[in-house]
Amino acid sequence: MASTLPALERWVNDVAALTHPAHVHWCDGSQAEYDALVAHMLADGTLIELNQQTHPRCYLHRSDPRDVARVERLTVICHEHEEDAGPNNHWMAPAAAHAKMDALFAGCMRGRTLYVIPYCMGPIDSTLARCGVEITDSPYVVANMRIMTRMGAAAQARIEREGEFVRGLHSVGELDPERRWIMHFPAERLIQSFGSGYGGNALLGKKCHALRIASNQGRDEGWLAEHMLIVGIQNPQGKTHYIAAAFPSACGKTNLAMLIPPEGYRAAGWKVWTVGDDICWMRPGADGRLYAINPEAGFFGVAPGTSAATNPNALATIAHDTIYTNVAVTADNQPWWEGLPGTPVTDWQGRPYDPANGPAAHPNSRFTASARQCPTWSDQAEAPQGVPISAIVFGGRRPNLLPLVMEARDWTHGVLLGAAMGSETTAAAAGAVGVLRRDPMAMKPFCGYHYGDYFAHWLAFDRPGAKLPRVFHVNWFRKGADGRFLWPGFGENLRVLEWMLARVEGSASGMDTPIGTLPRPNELNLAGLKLAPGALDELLAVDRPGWQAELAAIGEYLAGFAPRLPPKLHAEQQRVVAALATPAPRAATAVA
Ligand code: GTP
Ligand code: SPV
Ligand code: MN
Repeated sequence: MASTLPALERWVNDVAALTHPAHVHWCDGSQAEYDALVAHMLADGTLIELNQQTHPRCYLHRSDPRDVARVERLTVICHEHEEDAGPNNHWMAPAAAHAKMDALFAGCMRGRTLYVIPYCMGPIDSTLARCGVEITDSPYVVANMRIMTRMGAAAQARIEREGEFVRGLHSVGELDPERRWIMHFPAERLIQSFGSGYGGNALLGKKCHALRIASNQGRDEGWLAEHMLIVGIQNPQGKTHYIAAAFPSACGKTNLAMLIPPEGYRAAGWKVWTVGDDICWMRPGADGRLYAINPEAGFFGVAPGTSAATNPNALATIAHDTIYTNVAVTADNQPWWEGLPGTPVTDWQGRPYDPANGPAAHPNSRFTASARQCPTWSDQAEAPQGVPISAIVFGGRRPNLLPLVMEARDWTHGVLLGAAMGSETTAAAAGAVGVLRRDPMAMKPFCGYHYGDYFAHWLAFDRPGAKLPRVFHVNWFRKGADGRFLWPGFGENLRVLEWMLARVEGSASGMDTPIGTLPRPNELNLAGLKLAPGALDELLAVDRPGWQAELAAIGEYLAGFAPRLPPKLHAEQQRVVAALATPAPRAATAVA
């Protein structure tokens, strides 16, 4: 099968002429094709069979040990003008980037098969969905793309009907960390990635297309491409509100998207429905509300920390038909990582496990599984019109200052809360872990254009007729003096979501403070929860001097986006500065 679309046919031929593959395979996305790929990868050692009794059709892939995470240093946005990429991105002129990439791709697929992967990001019949074609020489990438996207014949038919698609060219090359680039050409709707086979560097539908290119498409077409989970919260009366939440990589999106209500909530009839765990595309509907789809069809989730105590839904999802990458293995050949019971015998590199070598599973080890395997997969997750969003949540790993939850006073303040986000870095990207950095809207590694323009795009959604979601900021990662988390997190986070929905429905008054609206202490349902003495006070305190310093740091950070920083956002930061300088009225008892 080739294509009836001349532009697609021509591009594949051009790439083949450049890369010299031994074979060209057009993927149809069928089960038979997947099974054949798996058989081929088992034969050549790319995949290792796991215990088929406990984990039917589950396989392990060990990546090159130098290729275990996204590489932000080598991820580049090639706008014609450097200013359009912004200080938030690495930039290279398109012509120079093309020359560099053409040289790397020349002859790089000799002896290999070139796979053509037509895919659709979003429900195949959704007007919010967008299509792409990835060309790769990695069968591991093909297998992952089949799980993560709507891949194959149906996507190709849509592409041929529409005549438009994002092009993604990928080769693992020699996996040399010094010859590795992830280049984006937004004007050409083109991605070129060389030298890595891992996750966001190689599964081009995910961060490269659905965030970096799509953020440009969304800006042009009036929608938002965000690093957000989407979750439906059904209350005991049967009403479901949808929440979209942006947390940086490895900061809890998958876990919040699949949360299991605490016992008392379950008994009362609360239910949680998973719509997406990583990416959200949103656009205003005819009624003025924002409607969201999950462009993905699967989860590429963090393995470590996933357990029966933290995320039983994820465990159920990945019990079968799952590809594991860089996890450890037990004596009876089951996948293992830190946080699971039992003991590993083989580490993620295939060595006998020795604690002296570090964790058994790589901290960024992951599972790839179809979303349909998730017990809480929403019956609205594939709805072509998307789901209406009632609340947007921002959050990150902040060991201090940031309260458990606060609400923005309006949309502009909400955009400031998002733009001011900070978080400790994690193993999801190469580099130091645990370093606090600003990560506006959790999009620092993924916004495909100047952050100043991006903030302006966000602000522009506030227009006549808009019925925008309320905006919140949460922090599950606040630590006490002993270095332990003050808040138990995971399923207990529903207590905080319940307060947000009470705010949405107008049934909680909250308490105004200079930094936003916080819950009154009696507005959080803490029944059945054992918190350390004083923990709640600390979680909901507003440390005025601390916030004055924080606002100054935020102001300095945002000034780095001048001259493109929207004046409205600067004014909003100044408004909060002024509010913090005003003595607290007597009633606002939580303000120190
Ligand atoms: P990406 O896939 O990288 O975008 O990450 P993610 O945001 O989906 O993160 P994920 O839900 O996989 O969580 C990452 C790590 O944070 C895991 O080890 C979780 O166990 C841990 N985590 C998630 N939620 C919480 C929480 O509420 N509290 C605490 N303390 N840890 C959490
Ligand atoms: C992230 O790093 O935010 C991920 C994993 O979700 S990756 O696909 O590698 O981007
Ligand atoms: Mn992510």
